[in-house]
Amino acid sequence: MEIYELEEKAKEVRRWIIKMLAEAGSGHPGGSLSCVDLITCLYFKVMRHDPKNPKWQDRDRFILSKGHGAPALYACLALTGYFEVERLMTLRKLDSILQGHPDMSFTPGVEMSTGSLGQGLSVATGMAISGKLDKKDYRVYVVLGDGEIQEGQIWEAGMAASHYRLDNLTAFMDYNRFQIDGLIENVIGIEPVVDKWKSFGWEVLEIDGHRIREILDAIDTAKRVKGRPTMIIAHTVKGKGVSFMEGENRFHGVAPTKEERDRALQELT
Ligand SMILES: Cc1ncc(C[n+]2csc(CCOP(=O)(O)OP(=O)(O)O)c2C)c(N)n1
Repeated sequence: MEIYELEEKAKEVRRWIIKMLAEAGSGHPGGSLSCVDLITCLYFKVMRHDPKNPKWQDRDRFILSKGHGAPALYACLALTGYFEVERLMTLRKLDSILQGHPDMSFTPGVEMSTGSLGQGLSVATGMAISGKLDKKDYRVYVVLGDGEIQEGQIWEAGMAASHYRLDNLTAFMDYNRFQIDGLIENVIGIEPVVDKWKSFGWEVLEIDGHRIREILDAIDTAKRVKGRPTMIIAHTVKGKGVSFMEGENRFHGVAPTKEERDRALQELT
């Protein structure tokens, strides 16, 4: 897929996020919209995967560690063919395969149940170690929230991943500068975050997390790094793509009303 096609696809994913959340009447628009471009690049361009065979042993793995961004993942899974697109509108309904946070026992293509923040990097590290032990060449990708990395377990995993020289592991930090209670810097600051990951033995790249070209280039660079994992610090905007949600942390965990949905969809068309 070309860059302009990925940009269009990301827009389509954003439209679905808005529609799903408005229909569900609850969920997390801000942090879903901020990581869309990263996940879209992975599913539509980068990853080796087969939606008709989700358990294929040689597939690349993806974990959305910030599980509350589930609508972005679900839209990518549906649009690549893991399940019918119509199912997206059942988000958060009883008996739906699409619960509020990703659940690997319900949803084809979901590699790991997430939502309890802080755990995804540990699981990704385990998968990457497993790949090395099995002499497989699959790669493991994980998206972390910037607030999420305040969890201590993230740093335990960070230490382990560099100790085991996991160059098959690429993490993204969705650096939208907000967490549930406001600006990261006012809650528990994470700066200097690049130096922190470097000191943990990671290769660190910094990009604009909404520019498809930069995302793809960073992933290519990460593939060439030998002997250590790569952290891609992706500068993003919470609520990206919808003017009245951008940088507006009120939309962390509040779904758009029907009227807001219509305005958002107009902007995204
Ligand atoms: C262990 C744990 N503690 C608290 C929560 C509640 N929670 C959900 S989203 C969120 C904020 C996370 O911030 P960040 O990782 O920056 O996500 P983003 O701003 O990108 O949505 C919190 C605290 C949770 N899901 N898991």
